Amino acid sequence: MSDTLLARLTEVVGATHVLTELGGHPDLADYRGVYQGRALAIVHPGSTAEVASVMRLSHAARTPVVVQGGNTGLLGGATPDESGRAVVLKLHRLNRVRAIDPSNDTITVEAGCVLQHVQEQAAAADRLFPLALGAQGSCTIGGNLATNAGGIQVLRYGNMRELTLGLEVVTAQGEVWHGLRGLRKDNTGYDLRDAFIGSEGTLGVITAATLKLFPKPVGCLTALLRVASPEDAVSLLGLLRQRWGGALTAFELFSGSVLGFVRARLPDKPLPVPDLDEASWYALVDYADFSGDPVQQTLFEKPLADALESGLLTDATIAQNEGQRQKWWHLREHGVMEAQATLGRNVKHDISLPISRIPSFLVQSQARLQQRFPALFIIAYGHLGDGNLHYNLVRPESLPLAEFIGWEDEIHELVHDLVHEFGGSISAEHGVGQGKRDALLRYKDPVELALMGRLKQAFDPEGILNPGKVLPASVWPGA
Ligand code: FAD
Ligand code: 2HG
Ligand code: ZN
Repeated sequence: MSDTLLARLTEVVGATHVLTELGGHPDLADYRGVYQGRALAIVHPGSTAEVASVMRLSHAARTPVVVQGGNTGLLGGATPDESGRAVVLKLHRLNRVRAIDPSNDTITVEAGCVLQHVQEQAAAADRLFPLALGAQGSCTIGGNLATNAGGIQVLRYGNMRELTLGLEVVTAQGEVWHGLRGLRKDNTGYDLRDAFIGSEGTLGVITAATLKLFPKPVGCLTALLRVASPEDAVSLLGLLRQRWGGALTAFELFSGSVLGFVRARLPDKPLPVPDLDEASWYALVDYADFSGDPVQQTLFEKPLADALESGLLTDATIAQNEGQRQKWWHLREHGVMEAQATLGRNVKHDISLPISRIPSFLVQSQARLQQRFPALFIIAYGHLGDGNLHYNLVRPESLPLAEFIGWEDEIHELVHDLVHEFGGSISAEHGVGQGKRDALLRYKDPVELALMGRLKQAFDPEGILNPGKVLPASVWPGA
């Protein structure tokens, strides 16, 4: 059976695009090396029609299909299971920009386009495509859609769902839904687009999308701001929202102790934060300048000066040039992750909370963790403007990695229980994949979960799309 399928897949996409010698292939493990799987083949289709043929053949053979984009997901969503039965469908050859319509402010791209390429194509048309995140040099639009990715400009422009107007999707059975509509209003029934966004390859294969573009700022003013506490960071966010309005495009928070951790773990890389105070908190903020008028500098600086005078800010540094700005953003998007990686695997949480409750969440979670796991170091940072924290735990060097990883489930439960008590979500932007699948049973409304199972039944009754991901086995028996 599998030989017949392989032969037919080869007829459809060509022998060079069906890989079967897979020992140690990097696409069978996830980005962090937490999940490892096996596969029948890794297939590289070159067009939507080829994806549809692959799906028809796989469906007829009842063979699981795991879609993969840039494989930067953080919850094992793109990693096949260990059965070796799945076809991994890697979409990097679907990388064409099909159209740019500057008057409609839209761009239509194929799912395998790398995010950064789409940003660049938009910029070449004097427009902005605002999704921006640390993995933008390798993650793909298909993966961004399938995980409903967020990143650093969500507070101004929204996450991937809000940036999407239309989709082209290949169904589990191999039909093509031509939904690439560039419309901002369309109330002709159920919104299937929103069902596919965030579905992590379990409902269909996204092959292309029509995305929103925005006016491109002519410049960006950036500041690194110091406050005494998370409460003050929340007040500062409120102040800048009020005074900067739509010009506030990013508001990222770090604890001073996180920055101290980065300095200690990456001693060869000078920390671009002089006079670091580890007891304080820091906000990295961007102000988009759409006019180039010198008045923008005043509009940017005046609220900061007022906040310094009132004592809300204890320090403010304004980037003097693009180089300084880039160093801060590199620290935010790469430095913190790199520093954690020096201690091997960490225990990650990607949580969202009502912004107002973040300060007390931080106090209570620290107290509970200290009581149960006093040796662990808390990495608290993230997208405060969206109420989204990356709340990671790292081990002290003296604690063996295996012992630390043995605590992982208990740590997750402790943190997620508190998030739940605070009315938050256990996945803000990274999705569910296999890593958080079973936790949904504990935290998600049972009716909501049952409806998800019925949706899966309607879209993929044979359960061939990404089995074992997102839906707990008791919700979707095919999983
Ligand atoms: P993959 O990892 O290949 O796949 C992810 C999931 O989507 C899988 O379930 C897969 O089956 C499915 N999928 C992929 N393509 C398709 C498709 N065409 N159709 C249907 N299903 C598909 N995320 C954020 O939201 N914000 C951040 O700030 C952020 N920063 C990151 C920084 C780093 C350094 C890294 C490594 C990751 C970060 N992420 C962030 C995680 C994020 O989910 C991904 O980077 C990105 O959205 C995944 O895209 P990908 O192409 O790599 O998808
Ligand atoms: C980010 O915002 C990513 O940099 C990942 O979403 C952060 O998990 C992390 O530490
Ligand atoms: Zn993030």
